[in-house]
Amino acid sequence: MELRPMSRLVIISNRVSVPTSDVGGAQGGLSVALAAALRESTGIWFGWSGEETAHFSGHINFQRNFGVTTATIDLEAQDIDEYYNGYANRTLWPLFHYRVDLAEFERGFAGGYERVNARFADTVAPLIEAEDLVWVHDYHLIPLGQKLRERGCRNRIGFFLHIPWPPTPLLLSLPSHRELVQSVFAYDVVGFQTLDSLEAFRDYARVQLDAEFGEDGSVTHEGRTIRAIACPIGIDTAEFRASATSEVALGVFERMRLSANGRTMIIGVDRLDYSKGLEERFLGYERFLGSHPDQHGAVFLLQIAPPSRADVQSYQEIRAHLDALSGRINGEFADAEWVPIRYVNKGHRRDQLAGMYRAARIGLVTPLRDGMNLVAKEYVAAQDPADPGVLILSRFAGAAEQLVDALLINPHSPEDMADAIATALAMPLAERIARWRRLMDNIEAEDVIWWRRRFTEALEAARPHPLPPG
Ligand code: GDG
Repeated sequence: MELRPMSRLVIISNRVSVPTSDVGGAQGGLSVALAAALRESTGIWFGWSGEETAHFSGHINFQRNFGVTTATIDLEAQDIDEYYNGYANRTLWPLFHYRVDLAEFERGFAGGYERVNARFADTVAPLIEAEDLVWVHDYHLIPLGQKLRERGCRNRIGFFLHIPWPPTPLLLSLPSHRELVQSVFAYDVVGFQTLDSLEAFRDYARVQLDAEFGEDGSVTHEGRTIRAIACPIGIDTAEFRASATSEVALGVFERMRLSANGRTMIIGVDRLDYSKGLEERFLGYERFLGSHPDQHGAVFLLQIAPPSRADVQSYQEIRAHLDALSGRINGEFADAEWVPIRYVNKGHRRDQLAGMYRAARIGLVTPLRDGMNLVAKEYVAAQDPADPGVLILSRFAGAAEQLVDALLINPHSPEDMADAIATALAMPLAERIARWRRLMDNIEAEDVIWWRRRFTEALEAARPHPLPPG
């Protein structure tokens, strides 16, 4: 039994996913978990509807579904262009994933980012009641806390960053880095996925802002003290395990087995994004095929990669590269009865995915950078405890701080990846079970409910914001 939090929760994120009754559907674990938190605390979830409007009016569309109230606004085409496709996904996303080469620094994007954050603040501020806890999510909304303070909000406000926080020298390439980081000090609690990200944030605060550091993760700058913590997100482990043995999942599992026809399956599941290391994965797998002719016809890689952010050019480019690369590798190695890569650009229901994970002997998760990577955790949770598969995981995924019993690899090294695939294929059952059990211990203990509680408890514990002077 869970205790009810004392305060109402107001969750704010770029997009809001309206809860459905369909547990197998497209909803991710995060939205399921946030919806559960809201159900317990009778709060609201505020954000962009994903729709475009000719003139921003601040009109809020309230809906109540399955015990959760959502409040959404529509944005203008220019907002979507500059704030979402622009500053969020063409400036901050690449920069925070160490891709300065892909980051575009345009004044118009920065202006749109400020404008939309102000629009969010204007619209949501009147919905916030005196004792509410406010929880802001992700890189789209970093300055929102400050904008809420400017509108007189004295609530406890927390911020959680789902992507990595970059090292200081990289962040310095952002023209307005100082303003952006200073705005973080408007929050009471700031959460990162990993100790690595937390340390990078503290480094910036020390070197660039001359901040002071106290006990229990407090950081003080110009009279404002925040608590900065590492709070790694998990999956809804119980829900996902159940979904992996649901009727739909077992049906998919059986069909995959039939279609594999005795061949060993390796699986990858990622949004089509350059941070996920898909090209490097294909090249590592190609290297494996090149050095293991005995495995031709014996293994195949199922790569599921639903397209995302298709309006951004770098995403169109990665898609074209992957089409060419998968075609080349298949052309090089395939024969009349075997295709080494099944490359699928289509999304699947969550329970179908769970069945596919369970049918795969290897989960290949090789991002070049990732805040956490939930696929790694889902793959482990979906395994059959009596005959579990092996997780191969990039050292540069946030999940690698917790999942130390995976085969950890450097995704930039095709040899490293090829060796890990060979090791995983040869791994005896006893070792597979032992590793899986230790991975599962972490995934069960630090699940999404643990994450959400850890964050909201830290926020509950924060002192209410002082009244403005005078
Ligand atoms: C960001 C951070 C962080 C994928 N394909 C399908 C599908 N998915 C689901 C997966 C998983 C989710 O999408 C992807 O989550 P990840 O964590 O792997 O990656 P991002 O989308 O980049 O998420 C990341 C996360 O936020 C949470 O903080 O871990 O580091 O980048 O749940 O299963 N779901 C369905 N069909 C698909 O085809 N239904």
